Amino acid sequence: ESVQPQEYVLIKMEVVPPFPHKLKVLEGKNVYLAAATLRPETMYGQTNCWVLPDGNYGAFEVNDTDVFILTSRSALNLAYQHLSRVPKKPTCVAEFSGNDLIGLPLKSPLSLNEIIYALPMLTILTDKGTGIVTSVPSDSTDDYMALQALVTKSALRAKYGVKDEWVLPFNIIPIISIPEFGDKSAEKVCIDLKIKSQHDRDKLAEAKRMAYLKGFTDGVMIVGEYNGRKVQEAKPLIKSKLLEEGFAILYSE
Ligand code: A2H
Repeated sequence: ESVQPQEYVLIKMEVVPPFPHKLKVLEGKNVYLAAATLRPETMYGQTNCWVLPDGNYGAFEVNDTDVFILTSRSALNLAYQHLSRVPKKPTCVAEFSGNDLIGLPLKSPLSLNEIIYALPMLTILTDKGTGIVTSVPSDSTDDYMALQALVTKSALRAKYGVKDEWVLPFNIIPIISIPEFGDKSAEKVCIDLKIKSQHDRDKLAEAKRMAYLKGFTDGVMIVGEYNGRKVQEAKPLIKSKLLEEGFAILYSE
């Protein structure tokens, strides 16, 4: 981990009732998968959420009405950031594996897709963020490669119990245009670098760096309230709005 604290925006991805059997104990609560992101301005392009199938997650009470599903490590950090019903003490009301969460229908802020689904990603780190990641395949090379794998491999979908309708209707949504990379920058960079799989970690690290830098410095929004504005200008505005409207919170680690 870095020496500098990293500040993430936690996006509240609301689990749409009725809850499946495994989540019945949470009925009556507002339940969110809380995804850590550094790119709040990309939330328009969400196509799904990622969870680690073998990961351990808990449902933690943020206050009397709201519950966040995330790793216990991040729940402890949140409890020290005034985001626990009991200050400095996470209260876990249910435990889940990532597998239990796959297929949950979610409503996520700004998403142009009204409902998106939780899907498996094998490269999620449990010692970073919340262990929940929102997927924006237009602008994240990791998300693009992981989604491509599920789209193209029916055996992979079958292995994790992923229904076709949770994946196949969700095309990449162009949301940001970058002069050098077009409006599906993640796809372009992955093709240019000839990245073959989501496990090609070295190339993906390079791809991530390229796309991330260019997106921020040269990107222009092509959707949403700040359509036509530079990403650099839109990002803090979109971030503030998400926070003010209660769709997101700040989280540091
Ligand atoms: B980003 P950094 Cl569009 N394991 O959000 C793996 N990846 C994780 C994670 C975890 N536990 N927690 C968060 N992340 C992802 C959007 C996005 C992101 C875009 C483009 C680039 C990008 C949509 N996914 O990240 O190691 C989250 O994905 C590239 C840096 O703390 C989060 O932001 O720098 C980012 O990695 C945090 O990574």
